[in-house]
Amino acid sequence: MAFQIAVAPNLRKSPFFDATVEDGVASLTIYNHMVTPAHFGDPLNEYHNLINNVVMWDVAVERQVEMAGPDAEALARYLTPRNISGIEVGQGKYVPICNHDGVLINDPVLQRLSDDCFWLSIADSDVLLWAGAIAAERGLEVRVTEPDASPLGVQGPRAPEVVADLFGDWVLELKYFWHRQTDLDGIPILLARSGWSKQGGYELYLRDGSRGTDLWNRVKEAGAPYGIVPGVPSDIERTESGLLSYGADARFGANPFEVGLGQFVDLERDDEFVGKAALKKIVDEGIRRRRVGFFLSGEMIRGIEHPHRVFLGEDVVGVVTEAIYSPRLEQNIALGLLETEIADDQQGLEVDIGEPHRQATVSALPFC
Ligand code: THG
Repeated sequence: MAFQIAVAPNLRKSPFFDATVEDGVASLTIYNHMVTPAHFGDPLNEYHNLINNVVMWDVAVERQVEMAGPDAEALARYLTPRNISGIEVGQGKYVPICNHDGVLINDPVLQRLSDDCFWLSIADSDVLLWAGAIAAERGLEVRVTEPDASPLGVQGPRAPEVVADLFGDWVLELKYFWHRQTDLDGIPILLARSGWSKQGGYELYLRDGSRGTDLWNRVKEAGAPYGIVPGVPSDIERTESGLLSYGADARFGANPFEVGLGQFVDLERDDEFVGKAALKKIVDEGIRRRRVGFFLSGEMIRGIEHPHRVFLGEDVVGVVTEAIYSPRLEQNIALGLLETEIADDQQGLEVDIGEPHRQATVSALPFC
């Protein structure tokens, strides 16, 4: 079945949209009410470039939620179960966000731009509405808005060289998840050492949406000697690395303990935060599912379109949320949740990806 996604006015375009079209984007998808590249024709080539060289990604769909004003820090603290005490200007932290039932509703990166200004760089759900409503209901003195800021990812082992050629060697000293506000010949940029891969790299947050093509082409030229190609966050690499995709792995009502984010929940905090009572209750009653990897039998899997069930005999004992062929392991791998009472060495697990079902064995994470 061949079909197209129509870009209508209700779907937003990235500042890098025209440049990605020019550079041959072959498939688009939807994320945070925006159209975004899904691949440039050869996902395996993008993957190999990410592992061996460097790739550039339009990740403008990782929208920013700005919290500015005297109560900005108070709002940030109240929104996440993580203890963010001591976060410094220029620093970022990975901060799960839960609702009042303790259900994970996003997993953003929080960055402190100044004493009273923070950004949340969000996964695929409407945090702008959530944060604005929480702030208003609590009478906090903070403006919750969406700034003109669009991340461009540069990831892979040669990313430091590309970004150092553009900005100078100081970028090599930048610590993981820290950032600096700078510019590239007048293009305003927040430069962060971050990104959704375990291959390392940077994210260049473009702070003037009219300069998207300029920035894209500057990065492309600087990356040419290092073999840069346009790509997208890689489903293959993220599965091998066990990185969480909120939209794929947790959207169906998981709590942070189930999806492996328990280390970012601090129930000993003195102060209140959204979901605290519910998360305590979840811990008291016992965590029922845990995040695992699986090896799957059968033909090469190129990706899945929806979650699949994990069976033990007739019983559903888990869910697979991503499955894909790993070139590094030369077998099919998957991410998912499994009931906690099922042991790692359980025999006879099956996943309903096609007929016959795939045989599944549990693997520790990350795979690579
Ligand atoms: N880039 C930007 N914003 C984003 C994403 C991005 N927001 C949403 C989503 N992606 C955030 N998701 C993650 C998930 C994992 C990590 C970063 C963003 C990550 N985790 C490390 C790990 O799992 O080992 C370390 C986390 C830690 O120790 O704090 O890097 O891609 N701009």
